[in-house]
Amino acid sequence: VAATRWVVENILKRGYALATIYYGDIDPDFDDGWQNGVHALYPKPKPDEWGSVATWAWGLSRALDYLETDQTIDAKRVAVMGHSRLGKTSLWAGASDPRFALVISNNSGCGGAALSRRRFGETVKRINTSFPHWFCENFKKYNDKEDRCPVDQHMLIALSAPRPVYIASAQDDKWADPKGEFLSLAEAARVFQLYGYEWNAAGFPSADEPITGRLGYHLRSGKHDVTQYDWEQYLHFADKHLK
Ligand code: GTR
Repeated sequence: VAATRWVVENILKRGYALATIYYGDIDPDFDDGWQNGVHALYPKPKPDEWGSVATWAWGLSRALDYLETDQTIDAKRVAVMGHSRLGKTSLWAGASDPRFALVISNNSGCGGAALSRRRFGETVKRINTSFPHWFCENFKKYNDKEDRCPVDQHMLIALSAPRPVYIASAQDDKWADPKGEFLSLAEAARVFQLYGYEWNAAGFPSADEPITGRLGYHLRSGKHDVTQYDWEQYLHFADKHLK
């Protein structure tokens, strides 16, 4: 089923290489008390230390360490891309590792691009209950108390500035709060403006009308997924910024 999410031939035809990792090999995606994956090699995380999302992002940085040694890869022009829980991961990877030249986050929702304070779709309490291992322990303090959290997700996006960032939503993916994903990017744009990059979006766009500048956004029609349409926009964005 997931094969449609990988437009490998198009990617290669456009002159890019594609590398991917199975995230479960870095840290298995279940609450195991940090017994497995790379956590088995480290002390148990303190309340402000890495959960699984941060661990997956750490794994992406280790992959980039390797790509830097591969003569056939231009390690200065590597984009990081992820979908859904891995869209949360790509934002964290971009924020924590400035070697990623371009950051793409597809349908990332709560804990990704979406503003937690809107409490639309998946909430902080809901995500911390369903997936207690994804974030650091301290994040649970904000269950039902989003307003007390000193940060929100627009700041996560802004941490990649001034590198180009693309956020994508899907119209039927209400769980991920498409509008909250867009508003978060619009707020992050203020940091990009400090670097001289203008934000010209008039407002929440109609479906299938991409916004492209230093920051990219689209609301794809359809459900929570990665499609050929999404990749077309990412390749276009990469051509614009990495060529
Ligand atoms: C859902 C979760 C979302 C998103 C999604 C996915 O169950 O509530 O935050 O991460 O999984 O990764 O497909």
